[in-house]
Amino acid sequence: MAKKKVEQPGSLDKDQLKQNIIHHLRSTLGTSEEKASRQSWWKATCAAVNEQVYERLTQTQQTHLKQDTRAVHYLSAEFLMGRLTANNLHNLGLYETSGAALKELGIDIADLCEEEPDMALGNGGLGRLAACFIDSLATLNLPAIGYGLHYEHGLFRQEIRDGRQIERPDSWREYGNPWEICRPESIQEIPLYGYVETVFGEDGKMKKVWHAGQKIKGVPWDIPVVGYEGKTVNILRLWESRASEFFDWDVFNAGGYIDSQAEKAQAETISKVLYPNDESEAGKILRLVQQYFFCACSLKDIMRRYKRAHGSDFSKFAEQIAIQLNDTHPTIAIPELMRILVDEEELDWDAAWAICYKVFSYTNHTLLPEALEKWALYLFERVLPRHLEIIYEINRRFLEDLVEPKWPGDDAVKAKLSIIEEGDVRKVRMGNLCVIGSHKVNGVAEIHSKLVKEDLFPEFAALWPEKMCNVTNGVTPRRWLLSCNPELAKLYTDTVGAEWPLKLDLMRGALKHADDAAFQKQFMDIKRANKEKLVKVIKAETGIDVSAEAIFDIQIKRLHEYKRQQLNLIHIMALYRRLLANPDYDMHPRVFIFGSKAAPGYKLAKDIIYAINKVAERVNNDERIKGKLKVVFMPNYRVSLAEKLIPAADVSQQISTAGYEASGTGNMKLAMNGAITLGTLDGANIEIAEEAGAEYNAIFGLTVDEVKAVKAKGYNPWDYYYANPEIKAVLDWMDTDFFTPGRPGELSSIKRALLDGGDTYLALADFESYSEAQKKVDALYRDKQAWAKAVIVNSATMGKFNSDRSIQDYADYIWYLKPCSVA
Ligand code: GPK
Repeated sequence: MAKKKVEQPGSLDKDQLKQNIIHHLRSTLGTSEEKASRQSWWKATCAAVNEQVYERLTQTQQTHLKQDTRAVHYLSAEFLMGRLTANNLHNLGLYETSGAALKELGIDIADLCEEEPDMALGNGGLGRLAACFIDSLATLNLPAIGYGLHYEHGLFRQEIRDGRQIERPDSWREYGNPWEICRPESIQEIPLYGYVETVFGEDGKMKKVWHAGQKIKGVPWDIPVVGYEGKTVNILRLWESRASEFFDWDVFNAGGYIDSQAEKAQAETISKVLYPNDESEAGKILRLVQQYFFCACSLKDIMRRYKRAHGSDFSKFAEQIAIQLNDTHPTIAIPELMRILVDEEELDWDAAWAICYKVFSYTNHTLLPEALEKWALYLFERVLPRHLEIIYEINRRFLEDLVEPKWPGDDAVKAKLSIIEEGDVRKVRMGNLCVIGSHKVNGVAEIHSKLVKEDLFPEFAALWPEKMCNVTNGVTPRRWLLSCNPELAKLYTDTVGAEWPLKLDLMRGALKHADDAAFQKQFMDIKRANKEKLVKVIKAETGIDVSAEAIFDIQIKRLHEYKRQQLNLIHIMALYRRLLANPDYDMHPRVFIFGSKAAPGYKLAKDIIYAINKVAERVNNDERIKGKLKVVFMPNYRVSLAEKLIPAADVSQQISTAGYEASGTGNMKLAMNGAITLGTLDGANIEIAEEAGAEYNAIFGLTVDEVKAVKAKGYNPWDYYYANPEIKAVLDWMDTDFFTPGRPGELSSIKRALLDGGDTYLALADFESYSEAQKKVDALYRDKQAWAKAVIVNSATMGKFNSDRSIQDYADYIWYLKPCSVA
């Protein structure tokens, strides 16, 4: 039996909420019902909801304080939050009530939610994972705090002009953001630059004193994180940089006026803008400063809270504090905690190291070598002179105490494991520091964790077999099903009860209806309605007409060669060619939809966006193919757009070269919402296929082992070019002006990368298998019942990919963290 959702005690009824919204419209927004813009209505609604949120936030904080709970501190340079209004309303159990209240005020709640700018403080999967995780932490009543940077500008807004990506600044808080609270009472001051002095204390002990050249103020902004059913409200604390009043006159006199002015301006620059490179490290010093800034602020905050309860007795520190490093971006927190404990709190080295080791753990999100952070030593030393000394000492002890006994006299192993990379420019390797300083290192899907152990860090795994582990990623079903796909959510509630957003495994209850014609119809009617809605969005955003009758085939993710949007594109061109050659070519109409941002400096990625748009123009306007093929590039892909695309997808393209996509999380969201995965055996695709059954998906391509074998043998893309006439024709097409009239060769860079460039990601090697899998998808779609069954099975078996399960794994095996119920 379907259970009715229980309204929460203390939550508001419709009339109260209505009164509160009007009250805030007048007394917080300073306007009236008659004059108010939709933006004002939105802010007034947030203010009304915030009364509830703050109440619960205070309760949570008092409970945690009173019970002196252990807590996890999730350090991440990115939190890709998206919009918060609908999410918070759902989690508070107030969505329906607010909808009804607003309706009486003449406002549609969905329109109201559109007023909110996305909080795009992240690039892609890594940042969105952090956002899902803090939702799950609050939902599971785990004491937790997210720490990051309060970027003034999040990820750029993408415009498409004549097919090309243009980057425009994002200003998410230009007109105020009702969800953030400034906390001047918790401002921190952070040192940078300067020099280290060795002094001797009265006890004769040697001490290091870091005389900073500059100090920067860190101003915390708190975003409440409301758990589902609203009991625990944790916070996400984001640091904004400001110039400090502090001024070091010695450095000023030595360094000169101009330099110090430049430093002052730079202080304000630190939290100005998110670096838009995903999985590639530019080595820019400002980024190191950003990383140190937010880690140092966060550690000071952690220390302040710890000392309030325990004074200077650090024997309980590791019992109270867990710190998760989301990729290597916050690695500098390790030497910073050592500096605090050794230099400031005067613990001896071994005691301090024992604490650090227990406190920290590290998540690796990629094997791509260009993403592994390294800092030129001479730059590092200028910014953080004391930290470099500490890193040398960590490294010396590690090499002498652990590496030498295990591999006596083996200098090659020492060189490989050292935190310092030798060479023309010596470098600090953040990945090695992370592994050495953490008690646990996890990958984000089974296969990825295996490769972390075997290929990326094999010697570290030999030293510490227990350290390396796996936590498969997950996504929050509150945002990615309940909120973005209300009709499907309702079907689940009616079918398996209202508890599924907490216990996603309950969705399996729908499996027994997978063959049932009536249930299939309900499921597919919902999909159809979602597609109809997307048809309108596509028209509004791009002017392109598409039919909901077609298969909606979606690839949404950052643009990267390894994610292989170019493989999707050459297949689209091949289909187009087949249709031109034979107008009766037998296929169900298909709409290929892309959403993707390219890093501004990633030339080939931008060329691929251009090519997609140019092919789209030509295909979409070609009468000869009778609308059987459409190509849509949705500009400015972001969380709020994903929420519209995902419920409407039939096919989920997850086509990375095996071994390169650490996990993927879009794959989980799409499957949950009733799409078939067209994917390689990579990342979490493998586990998705395990849960759903490979027969209900379209799996293709080389496996990880086969990729390795092909590369070992010496891969030659020209072989495929000459062997497969379709590949040859499509690539040669790129040199013509067919898609770019009057401008031949504008698409040639893609061909060149695939042939002269060596096709690093084996797109040509996988083309044929991909094309066959696409035919399988087409055939399956035309069998209405088989398709309906397949998407139901996929959706109903995605329980494993609830981020609550991921977080429970972290809590059990990495953080040793217990829930704390809030009254
Ligand atoms: C990995 F290393 C990185 C990075 O810099 N940015 C990023 O988004 C992604 N990731 C992986 O590419 C995905 O496979 C994975 O699901 C996601 O991180 C979360 O773990």
